[in-house]
Amino acid sequence: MSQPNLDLLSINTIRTLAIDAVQQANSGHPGAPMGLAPVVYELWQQHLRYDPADPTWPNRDRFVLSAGHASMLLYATLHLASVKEAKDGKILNSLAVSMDEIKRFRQIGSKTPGHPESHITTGVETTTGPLGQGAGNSVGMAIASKWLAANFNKPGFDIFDFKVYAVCGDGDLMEGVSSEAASLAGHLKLSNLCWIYDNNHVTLDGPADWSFNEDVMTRFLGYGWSVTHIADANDLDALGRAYEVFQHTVGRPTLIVVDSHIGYGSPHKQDSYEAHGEPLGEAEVKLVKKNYGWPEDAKFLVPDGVYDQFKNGIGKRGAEAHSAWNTKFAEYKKQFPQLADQLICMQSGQLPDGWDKNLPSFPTDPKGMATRESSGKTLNALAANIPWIVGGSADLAKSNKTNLTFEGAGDFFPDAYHGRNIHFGVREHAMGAIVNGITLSKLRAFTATFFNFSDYMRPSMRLGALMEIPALYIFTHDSIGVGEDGPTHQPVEQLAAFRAMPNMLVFRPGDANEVVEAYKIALQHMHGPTTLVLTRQAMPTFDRTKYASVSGVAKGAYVLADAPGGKPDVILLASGSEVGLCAAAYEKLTAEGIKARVVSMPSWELFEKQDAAYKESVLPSNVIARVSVEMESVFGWDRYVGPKGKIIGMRSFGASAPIKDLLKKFGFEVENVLSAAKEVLGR
Ligand SMILES: Cc1ncc(C[n+]2csc(CCOP(=O)(O)OP(=O)(O)O)c2C)c(N)n1
Ligand SMILES: [Mg+2]
Repeated sequence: MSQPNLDLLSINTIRTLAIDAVQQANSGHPGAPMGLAPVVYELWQQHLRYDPADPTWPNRDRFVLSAGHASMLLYATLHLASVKEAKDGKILNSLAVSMDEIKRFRQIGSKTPGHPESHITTGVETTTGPLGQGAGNSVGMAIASKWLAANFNKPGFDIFDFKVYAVCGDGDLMEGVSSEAASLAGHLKLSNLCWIYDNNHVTLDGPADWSFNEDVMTRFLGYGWSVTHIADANDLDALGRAYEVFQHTVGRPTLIVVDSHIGYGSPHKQDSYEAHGEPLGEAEVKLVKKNYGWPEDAKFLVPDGVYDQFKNGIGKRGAEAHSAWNTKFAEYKKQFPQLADQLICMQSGQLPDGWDKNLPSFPTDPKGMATRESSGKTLNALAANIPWIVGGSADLAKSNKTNLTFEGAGDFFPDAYHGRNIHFGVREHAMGAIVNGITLSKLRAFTATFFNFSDYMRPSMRLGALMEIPALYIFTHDSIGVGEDGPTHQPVEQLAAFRAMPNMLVFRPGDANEVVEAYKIALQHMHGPTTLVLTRQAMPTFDRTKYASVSGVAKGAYVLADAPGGKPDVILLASGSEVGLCAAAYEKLTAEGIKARVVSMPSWELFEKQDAAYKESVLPSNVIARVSVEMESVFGWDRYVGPKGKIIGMRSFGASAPIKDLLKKFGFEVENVLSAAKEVLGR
């Protein structure tokens, strides 16, 4: 078959695989894959630098399907390109997406879930579905590429120069997160970033112009992007030229606006929302296939020559590029062994030797320091030891104490991409998505803002948890302890909400040394993100010769101070700043002859992972007199205090006032803890 026909045959194979999989599942989104197949085919076949035989190659170009509902477009492409499956850093002989998996689209346990999930399917670079997130992730990947190049490339050794492509629909571009991310990408001049906008004039509910008719091109020009327009998604030559122009564009990211037809080729559903999110129906499928010149009754057909077409295109090109890179990297290893070792360590998810040396240890101090303060010191020590920790704050770095200040830390600025401090600006949501993208590129990355504003980045954090990636989300100003800024800035329910999030490891450390322990655990925790919840206000640093060792943090909760013989009549439970309050109450109770125990509970998730015997040793079931104290929503504490216990916590929003007045108003004073303890003891 002649070349154009093989191209078209391959494109129609992508289309019909998507159509058939959706039809068989009786669920899914056929329209976007039908419209976008040529756009993605041209990119993969002719431009994407990607070796299907090794989808973990660190310098591969990244392809992100932000329009995650079009998942079959990605699955069909991964399948036809014969992308290999990888597991635990090893390449297997099996395919990332076999034909069987395509036939099991959207079924339990398949590699082809409804929306792409990176921890399930090799070749899926990031989990997408919530619109806009993939666009945000792609900016993180582009930042990672620039940072890696700035720090690891040497003259003659461009070890890193990967490009990042993201396919976005109308929905992606309507979402705020993509606007934030695009604004920052333009500011940072990320010339290695290309978004492909599927301008099909249709969304889920109907025509896009019911809700969206802004001038997208002008908007992106305003962000500092280079913008091109392709009038016909089926014009491979024009697409090819646009990709080439992107590859040579300096100083700006690129937006390629592609006019396409949702449900392309469907006589009754093309250009209609009806092609968006439901199977075409058996009768319509036949008509579409007829239109494509396809055997009408064939299902999941890959015509002769199509696999070879991909093998001879992306397969061959990718293998050559990868092999040239391998040769170059072998020489690089000889000339720059230290840097090469670092790269190997980073890419395999290890921490370098000495990663935990010189961590601070905080002396006993009744006045103490805020946990944001001890966090800043710990983070700086770790980042000095681990050269690939990068991150920053959404314009609150001074308050969050997350600036990396050691010599050589530097800033990540436009055209100066070596630095470790990223300035996200006031863009919390994009910050979350970007840090996920950086983390997916194997750097260790952190975000920072006030805990209250976690609401602005929670959707990205949820995906970090779903993807099982080791992102670090740092929050300060964790309670009404914020004081005068008032209830708009005082988190209440956020802590309970993150505790409810599957696979999110949360710490609210009880003193400066608990902060250090929490960081150590977070850095070693590779299969999910960690959220650190820290105070603005000072809190005591405990005397660990008198109270228990801080190593108890690793168990999530531990007995900090105990009754004689380890036989308490009442248990005080707390996290964060309220551990000190409980310790003060404990001293008074002890002085009064009441047998009390203080349990510091920095991480519910870790505590829940302990065996029954340990849990029983910390919270003996026969001690039913229990009081929890936490300046956060009371939600969930009944689990630990039991039916006879008392919860001192927040049942309303906070208020604007000096902290001492707030502590009084909301009952976070020693006297209140004492009377609660006596109440549950029936005294
Ligand atoms: C954050 C978020 N909101 C809503 C949805 C549900 N949703 C999925 S696709 C879609 C319409 C998107 O339109 P467009 O991006 O133009 O996709 P097309 O119909 O062109 O395939 C919506 C509302 C979602 N996936 N994510
Ligand atoms: Mg659309």
